Amino acid sequence: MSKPKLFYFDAPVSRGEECRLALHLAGVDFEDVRIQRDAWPALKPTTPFGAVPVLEMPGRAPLAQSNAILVLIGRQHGLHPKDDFEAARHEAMMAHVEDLRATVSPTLRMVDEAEKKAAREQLASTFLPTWAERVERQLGEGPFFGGAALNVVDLKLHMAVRWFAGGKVDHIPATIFAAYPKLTRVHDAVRDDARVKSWYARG
Ligand SMILES: N[C@@H](CCC(=O)N[C@@H](CS)C(=O)NCC(=O)O)C(=O)O
Repeated sequence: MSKPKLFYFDAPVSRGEECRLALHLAGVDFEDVRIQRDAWPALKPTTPFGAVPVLEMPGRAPLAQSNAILVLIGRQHGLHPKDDFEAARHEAMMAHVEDLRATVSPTLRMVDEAEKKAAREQLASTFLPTWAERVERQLGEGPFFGGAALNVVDLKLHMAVRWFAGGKVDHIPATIFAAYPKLTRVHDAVRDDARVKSWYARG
């Protein structure tokens, strides 16, 4: 029988990696399809919205949009709240992470180094602290967004923090979110989850 397939670029980052982690945490045996950059132009028009991640489930049309994929996996495997209101609260935070990506990602495409530096310094002094403060205000006793249990929203928050914590986004300090202890705690609790560790320990 064919397995679910998750299509994304060959990098442990962003929307694709959070979907891979969700499938792994859910215990789903899936095919991790890594798209090489030179293959992307031909594949792009075949995807629902011209972007990845895309999840293909046997007998179903391809599903795109990271949040839709995460919520589906989460609902099917106990990684998303059953209560409708609590689920919506998690989905709102997931949309907040997408807002972050939509705001920062245009700087990835800037070729003029001075323009990129100015844009990123501006983000580091205004947008990013405000973004994190709004997350922090919505986090409770933790360690996760919804309390004791890890849900798909936590994978998304983890990936958002990890993006900058690696220090690879020039002109944005690696410590940009260090002043937000609850957000940092979500990041660390996901990192330290045994299932997450086993994903990164695989051969
Ligand atoms: N809202 C979409 C955004 C998808 C998106 O922009 N994906 C990027 C990679 S993270 C992509 O496919 N970039 C290549 C392109 O747009 O051609 C989602 O959450 O999945």
